[in-house]
Amino acid sequence: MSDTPLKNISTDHLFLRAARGEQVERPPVWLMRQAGRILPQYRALRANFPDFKAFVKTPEAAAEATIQPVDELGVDAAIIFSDILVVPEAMGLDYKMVESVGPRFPTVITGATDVKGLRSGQDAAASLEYVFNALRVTKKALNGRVPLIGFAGAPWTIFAYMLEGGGSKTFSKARRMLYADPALSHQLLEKITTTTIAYLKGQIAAGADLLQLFDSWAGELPPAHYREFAVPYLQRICEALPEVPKTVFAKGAWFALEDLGEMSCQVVGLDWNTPPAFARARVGADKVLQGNLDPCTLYAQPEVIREATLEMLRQFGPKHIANLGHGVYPDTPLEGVRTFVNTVKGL
Ligand code: 1CP
Repeated sequence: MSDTPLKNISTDHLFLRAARGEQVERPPVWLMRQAGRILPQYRALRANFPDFKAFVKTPEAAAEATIQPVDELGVDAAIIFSDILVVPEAMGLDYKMVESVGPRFPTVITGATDVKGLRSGQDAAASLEYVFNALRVTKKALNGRVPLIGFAGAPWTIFAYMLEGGGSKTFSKARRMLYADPALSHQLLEKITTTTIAYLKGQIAAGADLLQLFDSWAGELPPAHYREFAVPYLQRICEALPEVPKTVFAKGAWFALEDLGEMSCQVVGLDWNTPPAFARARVGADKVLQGNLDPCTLYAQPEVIREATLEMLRQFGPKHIANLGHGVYPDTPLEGVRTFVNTVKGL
């Protein structure tokens, strides 16, 4: 048996046709962070592991968490269950996922010696074999039902975690570094970029049908810094991976939409602050837009969710992949999520 028939099923799938900008019968729909705490079956599975990292590093469990939202919600794509922080870890910065708090890095980058000490490129990506295994197991279990999305954090967002040691209100340590030592900042971004390219190539080889880059903290940078410290690295990553369609989700980067319009990606993800027409006018006619319902809409009554979703679909028009404007919040009622998905699917 060869892999070819399986691959063909996915290539023709609604989600991939839409991502390539082809005319489709309806917009496909999935949710950022769909594999996770909104599902009771995820919480049950998670309870078998001492911590998040042990879970992520068990390919069979990661595959199960990846497929749960496809079974439960009927979304048009699966996203591999992992985290963007596996990349800094592979480069040598260990993190802990603190329950109900989030990720914490006990050691952070403070200067040139720290940057020099980091692994990068293939050398670093080689330790991410567990993600590749999870992709392989998932791909096999999906058996062509829906495409499988691989992902990584964008270099600036990974840089931010490596400097801050976790989430931050101001990102002032990371932003300060860009002013205080631009050369060292570029060195670190370079190392993150080569690692991310090697990592994403591995994801493609393991079966990822589309790749999404999460630039969650894009909106923290002034436009000139985003252009200098984020855009060129995103572009390098996109150019290095011609095999599959790519989505760049740069949260809060409304000011960079023209740059994103020129990037070698097919899909541009939008947060809920960005009106679809505003984005379309800036990225141009070719790009597919993904997004962007306010995740809090899903706490509303079903009629309100339905109306807001239909209005979003009207505002986007063609070349659209329906999603939220950021990840779904863990305490979102499942019925709200279901109403959103079913409305897009015309059910
Ligand atoms: O034990 C748990 O359940 C921990 C919660 C959790 C989960 C389910 C974390 C901690 N990460 C994840 C999975 C995850 N992370 C996925 C899985 C696939 C899916 O989307 O369903 C993905 C794509 C991510 C990506 C991710 N991790 C991003 C980018 C997207 C975004 O939300 O902006 C970011 C910023 C992270 C870091 C992270 N991991 C976890 C938390 C709580 C955070 C945010 C921390 C912060 O506030 O900075």
